[in-house]
Amino acid sequence: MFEAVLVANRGEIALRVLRGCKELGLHTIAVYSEADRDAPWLNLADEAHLLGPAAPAESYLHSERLLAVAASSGAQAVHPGYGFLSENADFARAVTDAGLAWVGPPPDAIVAMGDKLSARAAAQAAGCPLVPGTLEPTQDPQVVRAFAAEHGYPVAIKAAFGGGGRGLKVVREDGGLQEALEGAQREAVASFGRGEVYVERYLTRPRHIEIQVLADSHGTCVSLGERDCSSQRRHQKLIEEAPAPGLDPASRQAMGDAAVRVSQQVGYTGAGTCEFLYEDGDFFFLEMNTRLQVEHPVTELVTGIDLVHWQLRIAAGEPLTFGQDDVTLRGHAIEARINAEDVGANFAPSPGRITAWRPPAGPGVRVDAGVEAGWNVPGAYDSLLAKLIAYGADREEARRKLARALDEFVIEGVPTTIDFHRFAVQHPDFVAGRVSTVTVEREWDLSAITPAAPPEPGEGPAAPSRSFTVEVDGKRLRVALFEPDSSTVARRARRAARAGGGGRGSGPATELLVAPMQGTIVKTAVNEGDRVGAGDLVLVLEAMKMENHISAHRDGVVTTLHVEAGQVVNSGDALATIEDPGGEHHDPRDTDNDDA
Ligand code: MV4
Repeated sequence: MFEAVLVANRGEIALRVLRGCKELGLHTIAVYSEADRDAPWLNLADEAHLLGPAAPAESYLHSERLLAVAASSGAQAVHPGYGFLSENADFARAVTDAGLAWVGPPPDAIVAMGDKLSARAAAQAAGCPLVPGTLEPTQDPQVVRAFAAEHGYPVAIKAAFGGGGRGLKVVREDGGLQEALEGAQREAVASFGRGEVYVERYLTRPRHIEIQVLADSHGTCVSLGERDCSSQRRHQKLIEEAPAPGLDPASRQAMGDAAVRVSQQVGYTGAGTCEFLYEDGDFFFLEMNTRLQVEHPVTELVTGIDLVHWQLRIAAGEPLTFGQDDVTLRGHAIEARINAEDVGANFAPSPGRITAWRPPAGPGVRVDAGVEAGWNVPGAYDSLLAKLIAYGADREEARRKLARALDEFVIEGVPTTIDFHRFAVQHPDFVAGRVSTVTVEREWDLSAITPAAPPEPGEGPAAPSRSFTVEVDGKRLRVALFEPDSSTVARRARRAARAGGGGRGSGPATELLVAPMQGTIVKTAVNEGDRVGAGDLVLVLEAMKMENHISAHRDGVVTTLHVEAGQVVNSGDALATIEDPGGEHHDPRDTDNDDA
């Protein structure tokens, strides 16, 4: 076994990997960006190195600097975590070329699973069920039309190099076919630089079930059972669990066998995950994730197998000490992703300072967190703060433990998805284990979730709430304060004053459109002098890897556009001044907009 490991990641996964290394007695080397200087997980590392000046979003992608830190610190292995460079075959090769152990699969296996068509070819060769579809890229509407004629609508047009729902178009009838084909190609070229697309039968209400595999470099590959990740919104997973509710043992076995065959087909080693769609008892291979996944803890809890330990041992050339027959599933685990997002504002990422942090504990509760009280969650990275995982003897026990733990969890300073999870775990669909990939988005009324605080018009999202304990007549009472804190009020007032706003109408407070979060302006959709209606797109703001469409808060004329594309803004900054053109008696219906 090597003795020193560089952890090339941040946040909760850096912490998770550091813990695993420490448990195996390994020396740990962390890296950090300037935005992560005071990050809590760095205290767990034996040493930590600044990645040097770079945009925060790029630091952890800087392979030369990572390799330089590895060389100077004496690291003998590199663990990439998830995201960033974890599925970058060139980086994996550079690590092995430098004589270091790569804690991941061989670069060729990453490449083989690197695009959907190549992954489909591997699955086909391994005799693994695929969604009916083509195996070659096409640009020809006739090919798509012929496929639809044979298999029926709807069909999916998918970018071979797509991901996260980008480059995926659903076609429901002949009419929209040409446009969808061109749209998928355009999106794929824009996002991934590769325009190859292909066609599949579209499943309308599938579940997302994935199989965890572990393969050593001596020819042993085992399945560690499945995870059901169907609870998602806009391709962001929200809840994952193991095992999948109601999955019969024969399907589990067949999916596990298929995943092992596909893995062996591409010479896989280490921890990997095969994604399947599951509908009406049938399962279809989608793709393989060639890294440790966010939701790996639910598998650890039901199998009793530490995935990070085994990743490290496998990377060091050690053989698995157990076989498929030794893998038994026991109990049930459910994970809730705790993100810094404002559920009431369409799950908008909301970075900021965490003023209070009291995670739950007790029997059957695991919290993997990359934050603590006082930590200022940077806006440059994704919004995952922590994972709350509950384990019980059966699904209902795990669900009740999760509900209890969610109630214990106190996070103040930033809005989080905890309110969503409290709603979800008691929803009859979730209680019954009846959740598909479309359930949360299309079947649940998310407006029933009590938002942290009602936003004031023109104020942006809800201000952070605070809570106090008071005693009234000898009885303890919890009091929640739904008020912008004084610093927020002062900041907004200062910005409003700085931005001017003019003396007409009801003053700057109602004329100013302010940034609801810290982020970067991707593009502006209006010009000064434009007339807009409430709800019209004004600009696109990227924060925590998500694009947020910022709309006009009122009808009026854009008299000042305070920002331009590329500019970084803070929460509360003035974006646009939208003035009432007709004074106080203006009727919003009285516009020259011909579709009014
Ligand atoms: C599908 C599908 C239905 N039929 N393919 C979305 C992202 C990509 N990785 C695969 N995706 C899907 N492919 C066929 N033929 C439905 C989805 C899908 C989905 C898949 C997994 C998890 C969440 C999803 C949400 C919407 C659509």
